[in-house]
Amino acid sequence: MKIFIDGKLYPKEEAKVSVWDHGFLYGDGVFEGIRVYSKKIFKLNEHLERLYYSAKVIDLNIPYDYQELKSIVKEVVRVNLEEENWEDAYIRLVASRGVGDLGLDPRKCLKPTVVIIVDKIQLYPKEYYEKGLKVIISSFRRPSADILSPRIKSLNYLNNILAKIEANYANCQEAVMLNSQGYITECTADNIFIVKNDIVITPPPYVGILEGVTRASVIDICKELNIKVKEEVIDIKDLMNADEVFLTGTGAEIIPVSEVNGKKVRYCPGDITNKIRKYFPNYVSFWSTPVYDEETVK
Ligand code: PXG
Repeated sequence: MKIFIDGKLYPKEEAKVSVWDHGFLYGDGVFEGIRVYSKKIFKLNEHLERLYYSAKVIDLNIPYDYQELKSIVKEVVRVNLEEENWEDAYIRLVASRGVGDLGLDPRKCLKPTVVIIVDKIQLYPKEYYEKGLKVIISSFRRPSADILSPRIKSLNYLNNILAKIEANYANCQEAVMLNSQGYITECTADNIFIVKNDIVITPPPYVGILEGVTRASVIDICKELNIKVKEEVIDIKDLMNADEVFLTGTGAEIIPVSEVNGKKVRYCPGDITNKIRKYFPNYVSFWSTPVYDEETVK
């Protein structure tokens, strides 16, 4: 395995960043998680666009332009797929503020650190895709856009981690986070969908969510499959009365939910969740960039 750090490739054991890096000291940075399926990168452009968007919002200048970074990602993926003899992988792309002093002023940081890790990921064992995840409604709220905008995929995940710890203590796999008004936002690393009377519903961005690449894909898939889909505010009673509930994320893909706060979801996995899950691989292969083919980059 070779890790990219600031223009060089390092073996796993030697891949280290400085303790003075503000990504480490302050969580000052942004990141993306991206999947590689059959040597093709899923929605690379969408992930890169979100990375540059997040970076822009926190005033972090990624030291590569878009096309340059895109070629670098593809090259690092190629090197690792060949070395490990993999077809599938998970890319973690991180841009931190870089090495500075012990104060938090980013002007003291020389230049951002860019790291690319290509590894395997399996967030949940296979059985959860058949029997569903148990979730709780967390007591930790999703910060609103005037605090730390959920649209920024930043290195600050402490709130989500606290919610995840709460889920762990409750023997659940995920935690649903409400916003300060009590509306459902998302889970700790996944967006949430419910199905009611054959309509697929997911919270709109303005309630305070990360606009997931998988979420957008599921909305597309519903349209392609003629399944009614809408972005609408969801509250706890809507969630508790749903026919089906599922989560979406790069790591988890599309995964059904079986219980919310100990109460069984009516159907798990439901027919609509299954239909969307079944279609997902076709959608993925259409929206992926081959790592070996510069010409057909989407
Ligand atoms: N909400 C939050 C808060 C997230 O962190 C998603 C939704 C789903 O977005 P995508 O674009 O992945 O559909 C995320 C994703 C992983 C992983 O391996 C994902 C995230 C963070 C850490 C790991 O899936 N964020």
